[in-house]
Amino acid sequence: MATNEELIQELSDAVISCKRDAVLAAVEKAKKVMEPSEIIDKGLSAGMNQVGVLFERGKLFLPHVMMAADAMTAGVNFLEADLPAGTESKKLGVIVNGTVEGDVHDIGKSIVSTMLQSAGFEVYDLGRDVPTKNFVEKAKEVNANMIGLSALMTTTLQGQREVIDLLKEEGLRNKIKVMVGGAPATQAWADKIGADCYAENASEAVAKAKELLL
Ligand code: B12
Repeated sequence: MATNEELIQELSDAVISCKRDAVLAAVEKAKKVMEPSEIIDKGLSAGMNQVGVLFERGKLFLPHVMMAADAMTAGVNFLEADLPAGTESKKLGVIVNGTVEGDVHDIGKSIVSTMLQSAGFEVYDLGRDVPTKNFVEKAKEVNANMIGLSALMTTTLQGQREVIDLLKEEGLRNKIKVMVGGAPATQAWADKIGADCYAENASEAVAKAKELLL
């Protein structure tokens, strides 16, 4: 019987190898003994981050990154059925979530949406490369309590500030909380642009959303 450390390693290696079947087999094994959030955060995401490091060092090329991303997404989708379904009766709040304009990275953002939903929030995921005004329009339409903003590139981080500025312009800033995330975002950045909170990963996003909205 493999230890949790070995299972985590297997999950991470499977993503790095880009093999969808290996990812699904590793998830199947891991879910017998581990929580879905642990499988995603400690196993699959760790593998994807490692792919990022290898890519940055020029050891891997973009097609490899895309295949690893596909394998990781397959693993997360496979786990979705195991996450508790957020039911109407325990609706904790309404959150509009998306990746800011100009940025197509959506794996982490989608994990955050899935985990928020399974924790009991009503989530409207707007997808990726979302124009600034769409976040605010959707938030008005669904009477959102919070907007989640993902940005994976230093060049698109400004999009998070733009959404906050538009909320201020429309007089909505006091009514709608803003949570920011994505690899280049930090607590210091969140403070600088006046976001209500920053979360490093999906589990932390759930904890912080609960802190702010309950
Ligand atoms: C996978 C990937 C891609 C895939 C994206 C597939 C997809 N559907 O998302 C593809 C191949 C398409 C891609 C394209 C590009 N990429 Co890319 N990509 C990555 C990579 C390797 C991993 C990102 C990832 O999915 N990580 C795994 C997930 C699980 O982690 P995560 O996204 O960080 O999410 C977690 C947290 O950040 C947090 N979180 C995320 N969102 C949110 C939101 C909220 C509200 C909260 C609270 C928390 C939160 O929780 C998540 C779960 O724990 C990163 C490297 C890296 N180190 O990040 C580069 C990286 C982000 N890419 C980069 C670049 C430059 C590009 C390209 C321009 C192409 C290129 N020349 O390399 C294009 C971008 C085009 C565009 N306009 O957006 C750079 C960005 C550099 C910069 N300026 O900062 C990076 C850093 C790589 C590098 N060093 O060069 N990329």
